[in-house]
Amino acid sequence: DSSPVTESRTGTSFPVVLRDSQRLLGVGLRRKAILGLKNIDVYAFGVYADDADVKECLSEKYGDLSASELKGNEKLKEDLMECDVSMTIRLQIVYGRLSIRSVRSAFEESVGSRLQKFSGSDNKELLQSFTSQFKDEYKIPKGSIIDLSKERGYVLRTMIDGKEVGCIESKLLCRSILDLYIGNEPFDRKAKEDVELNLAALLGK
Ligand code: DAO
Ligand code: DAO
Ligand code: DAO
Repeated sequence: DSSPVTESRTGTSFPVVLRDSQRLLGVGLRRKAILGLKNIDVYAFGVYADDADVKECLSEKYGDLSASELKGNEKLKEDLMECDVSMTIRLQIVYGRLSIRSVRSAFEESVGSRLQKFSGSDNKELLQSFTSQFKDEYKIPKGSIIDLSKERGYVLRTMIDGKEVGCIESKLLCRSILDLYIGNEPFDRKAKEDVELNLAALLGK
């Protein structure tokens, strides 16, 4: 139950438990095409959720279903979002020349498209309130660890190498970020499937 899980393409490893109660549900890779030419590996990621939160809010409704009945259940996803489970997306940077400017513009593109999808508006202010946390003087060299943690109350806390850089309360932003990893067009399909399988196993019988 305790040896770390390795993301195979990058060799990056992730602890199976974070902050005492969050369990690793899947790992994956974020790639990005540059200049429309080649894909670069930008970061490996791990998706974590609080076991007890998941069980507490979902087992009454879903506990009688089998793991295969739970897998890919869209209503379950909705409910999970509604019931405010503590989660973390951990990013481990593998690209060696990441600038804050490129992080900001990638974020505006990826998260911006989800804000549009979920709310029907571009939410410029919300996006800026998040990206303004990324100060130009920050460095995120290869090996940096960024935790995006969703706490109870839809508070999104960002930490770089264990140091808090900002905290924003927004259900829409939490949902939009989660959608990058476990939504309909995830960065890494296999990672999303693993998350679904592990959640189903956690809940189902
Ligand atoms: O050097 O222009 C370049 C390529 C940079 C790609 C940046 C992708 C950034 C993805 C977001 C990273 C979030 C930590
Ligand atoms: O991969 O497109 C993407 C979005 C990733 C979310 C990245 C949030 C990064 C916050 C890092 C702050 C660095 C100063
Ligand atoms: O709506 O795309 C979105 C984000 C929803 C996040 C909710 C967590 C869903 C976890 C999926 C597991 C389903 C078995």
